[in-house]
Amino acid sequence: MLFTNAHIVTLQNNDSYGLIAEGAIATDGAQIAWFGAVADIPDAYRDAPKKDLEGRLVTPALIDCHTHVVFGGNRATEFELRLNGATYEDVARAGGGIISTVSATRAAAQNVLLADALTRVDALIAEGVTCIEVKSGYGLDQETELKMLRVAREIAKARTINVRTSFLGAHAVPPEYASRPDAYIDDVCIPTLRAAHAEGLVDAVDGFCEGIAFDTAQIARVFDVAQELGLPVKLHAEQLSNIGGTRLAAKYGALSADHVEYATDADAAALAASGTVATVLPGAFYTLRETQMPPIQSFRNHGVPMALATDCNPGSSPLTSPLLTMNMACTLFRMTPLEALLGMTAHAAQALGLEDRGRIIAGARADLCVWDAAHPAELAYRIGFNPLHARIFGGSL
Ligand code: DI6
Ligand code: FE
Repeated sequence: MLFTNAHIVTLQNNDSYGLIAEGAIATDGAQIAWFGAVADIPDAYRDAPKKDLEGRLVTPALIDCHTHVVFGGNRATEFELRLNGATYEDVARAGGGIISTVSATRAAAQNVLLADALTRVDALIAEGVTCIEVKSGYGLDQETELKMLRVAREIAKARTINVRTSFLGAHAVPPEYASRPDAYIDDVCIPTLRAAHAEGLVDAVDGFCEGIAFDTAQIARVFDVAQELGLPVKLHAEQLSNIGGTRLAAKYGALSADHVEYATDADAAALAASGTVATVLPGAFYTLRETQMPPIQSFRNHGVPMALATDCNPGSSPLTSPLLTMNMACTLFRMTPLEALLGMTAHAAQALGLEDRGRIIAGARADLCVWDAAHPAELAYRIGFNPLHARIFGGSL
């Protein structure tokens, strides 16, 4: 297939958009075989079936590398509670918050969880997402954690999208283990990780390292099992306070450390040394009305790649718009539109350990977005507007 007359945003390197004004992309099956200027199309591709993109902007497709799209119910009433004065931590300590979603997720049938998740996934797809990460963590018992991960795998069968799963058993302490977090880790979290891995349901292992969740020693026990099983790790770190999660993630060579509002310059240096991506989640920052900004300038100074994701979840980020996420990253975190686009493409891929996508280069997956836009900065600039013209998944429109 030859896509011609495209204004290509290659993102070949991290310093520029890598624009090709009058470009073409040749695909071979699911991969990009060649890209370049229309004037330079090799003879081998001249007779391929053509699709004229009429001068539209083409970028790598968007990747949402941190989501919790599988969950039961919603938390609109908690939203209302917080607007009546309760803080996120108040709500969590009062047995609301994550735990109320755990009850709803345990009670939901697998087909209902899938149908609900697909409504959110469809919103992501409508803005050009071709790959998502999906976490467990609202079951906190073996049966429900496995159910969530099976639903995550089903998403990839129900839609043209790739799904990477993360086991997030260490997300919260369930009510039946209240005040016994260590027993929960030993009796439930670790055995469930082993069972989920045995069923082929786990691509990475995540945790919530926070005062209201698990400390670094508890997360380290889960990460040790991940290492034993050969699974990469990632971590919710330094979201509400600094308790050393970022340095722990770096120590384990994590794919990403996520949220990181309270990370320090030294934490950024540790991420750089371990090659760990910093995933910033402006939807949670916005929803929680956080005021501590992630240390974006430190990440830049140390050369830490920054990924960007919706963190779609019912409590702290009921967000299913990657484009709004990019706008928030620019407006709230002062990231540049180029950094925002890299964060939703190349750096999101890196945060998932996927080296075959996120940039327009020969050999990469042909996951592309075609936008009704003249310049890539428009994607992050506009608010509540979707200029997606077409989404190409593995070479197919
Ligand atoms: N950090 C978050 O912001 C979400 N999970 C996490 O580890 C919140 C999840 C929820 O409130 O349901
Ligand atoms: Fe999260």
